[in-house]
Amino acid sequence: MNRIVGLKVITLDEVDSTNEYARRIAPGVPEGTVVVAKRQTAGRGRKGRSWASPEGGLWLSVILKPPRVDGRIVFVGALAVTDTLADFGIDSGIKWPNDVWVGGRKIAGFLTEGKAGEYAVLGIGLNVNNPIPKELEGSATAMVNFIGRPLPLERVRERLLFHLDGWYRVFKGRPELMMAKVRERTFILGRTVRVIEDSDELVGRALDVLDDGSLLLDVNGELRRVLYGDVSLRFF
Ligand code: BTX
Repeated sequence: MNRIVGLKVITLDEVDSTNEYARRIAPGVPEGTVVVAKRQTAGRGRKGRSWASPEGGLWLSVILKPPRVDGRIVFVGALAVTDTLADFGIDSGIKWPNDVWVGGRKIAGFLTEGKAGEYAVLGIGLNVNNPIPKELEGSATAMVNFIGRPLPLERVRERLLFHLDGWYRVFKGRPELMMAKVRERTFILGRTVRVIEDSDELVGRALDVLDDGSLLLDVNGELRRVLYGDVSLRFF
């Protein structure tokens, strides 16, 4: 089977943001092209938030050209990261909709952007050997903290691209299978959560992740579906 993700890899020492770079080149490169940088000077999270990207972490963006716009592409990243962590003996879970957590802390985040009908850019930030900024020490962690010694970044990247390739195929062919795995690895189910979108807030018990990627909440006995979009989720 021909590889899609990672057949072409562009490596940079420094860039503003691999997502920005990927968007600039997306129209002219084959699907699956990966942009990876040693450090980002303006790494981005969602909604203009910043993403700390010093040397030692894995900061990359994959250019995909799926047949239609589908926000569930973020789960390709989440599943590939959880598989990669498992390859190194680290047990992790998906914090719907946008993070992977280990031991109660965020280890990876995803930023999906794109141009409808043309391309999608799946940006992945995975803390590997990089230091965690002081202000995030209570909420973020890195692989090195669980292994006790620096990991070979190349090897982590190789595993991640391998799993991204696999999950991207599942996403395209059998998205419901991919969502079944997402449900299995989502650790928030059964917990009371607060979902925040702009000035709206909903507190309820997380019941399920549905096949369309949305979260099913029990809000005082009433079932509510929350679409992923730009929502943030906190534990109550
Ligand atoms: P997010 O908006 O869900 O999360 C951003 C928040 O995460 C920040 O406000 C901060 O609290 C916290 N944070 C910042 N840096 C880190 C870090 N290194 N580890 C853990 N927590 C952190 C998440 O957005 C999307 C992140 C995507 C990052 C990748 S890196 C490659 C690509 N290029 C790019 O500019 N962004 C993506």
